[in-house]
Amino acid sequence: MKKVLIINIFMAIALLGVAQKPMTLPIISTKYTADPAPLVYNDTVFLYTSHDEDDAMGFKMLDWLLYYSTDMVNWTEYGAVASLKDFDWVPYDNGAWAVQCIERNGKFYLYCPMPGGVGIGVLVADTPYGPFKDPLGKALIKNSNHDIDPTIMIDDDGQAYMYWGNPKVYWVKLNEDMISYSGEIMQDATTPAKYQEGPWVWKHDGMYYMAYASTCCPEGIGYAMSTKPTGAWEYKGMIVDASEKTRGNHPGIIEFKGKWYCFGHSYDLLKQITDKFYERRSVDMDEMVFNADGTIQNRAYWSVEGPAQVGTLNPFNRVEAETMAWSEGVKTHFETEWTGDFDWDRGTKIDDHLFVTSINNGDYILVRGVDFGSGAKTVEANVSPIYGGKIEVRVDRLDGPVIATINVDSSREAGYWKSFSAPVDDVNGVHDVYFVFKGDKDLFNFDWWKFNR
Ligand code: FUB
Repeated sequence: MKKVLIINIFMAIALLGVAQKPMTLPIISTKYTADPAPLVYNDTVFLYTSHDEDDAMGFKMLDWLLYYSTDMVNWTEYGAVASLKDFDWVPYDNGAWAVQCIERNGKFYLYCPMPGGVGIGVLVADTPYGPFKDPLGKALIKNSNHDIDPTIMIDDDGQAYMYWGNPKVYWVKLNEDMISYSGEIMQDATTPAKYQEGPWVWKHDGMYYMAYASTCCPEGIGYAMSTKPTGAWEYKGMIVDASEKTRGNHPGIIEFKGKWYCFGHSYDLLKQITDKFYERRSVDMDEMVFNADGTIQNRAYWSVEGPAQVGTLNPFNRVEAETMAWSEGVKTHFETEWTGDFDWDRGTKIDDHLFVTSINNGDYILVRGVDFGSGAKTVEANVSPIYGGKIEVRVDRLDGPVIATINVDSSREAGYWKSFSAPVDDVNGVHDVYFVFKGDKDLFNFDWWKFNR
């Protein structure tokens, strides 16, 4: 009797724990990410972020990450696109602060601030994925000890402006080559009220907007408007209120397929595991709505469910396992060591690749809005077995109906990748899909999945 009571108490605590966990509050759940810098290119949102290391106590930021999405709820990790090692002249390896990437004439410019007076460098690539190279071999901006948080706006007449700084806004006109500037660096009278850092400038309906981390600390996301790209800026209010849930903040704002989105960051992921403070942040995002007079609607905080999905996800194409709306327990890993990873099905060596790892019993990946159309016959998962286990494919809820169970044998050899498949029960239309991992521990690594008709 006593044993049953204890078990029930444990079950109640466990259920309470599940209920209290945010479903999809931060948009990236496998790493700590900060300083979101979204770029819309070719119907895809490329999201560049800073990267707080898992063991960071203060700022421990070595590289910049890239994620991408076409539906605003499922994000695919691409991996690190650049790091401080890409700059010969930077004297340290910890200081990869808030970047922004801008496309101009088919080239991609990644503006990278290095704190402590080292300056703002620029890397250039032919694709949004890189490889990014340093064309200057020195800082583009080396003006003061406050050269952080660059943001770039290209006006309708083709003139590009760069804004940056804490606690004042500096700005300068960039030349068309985007790697040099003309004229003086300006500072006076351009800092809007309640500005702290992290400016993000854009144009909408003939007006110029500057969003920024507003007041410190905690910081929310405030904004100001101007009739000119050079100010004066009039403070208009908060897009996201300052809140106990955050401390710093950093906006990134885009229009994608007719809707506007505001990105920022919080400590929500960290707070799931500890109430201690470390610089381990997570990118959040939600829809942003303009009022008829051009001002922006306020939101107290990010919504738990995030914005509505734009379209659906096609499960009949190969989908990278690191595509997810949310996950628990798992991590991602980019294989650069020479492990001799081998594709068992094709009989070939595998190039460096990113995959989901640290998969243990009960961990799961959520992929939202998957369109099965009139149905699927089989599902395959490409994995590298360790101790082996099962993937339960569930729909709609974490404890929703199981539509397939993929059995993965254990393996004595590390680094052998193989597809395991299973029949799929009756399913059609659009569903959220949960890949729920079952077994003991260290089940397998997971590279991609695909349904077949
Ligand atoms: O991420 C490092 C610094 O913290 C950024 O440059 C600031 O915007 C703040 O987010």
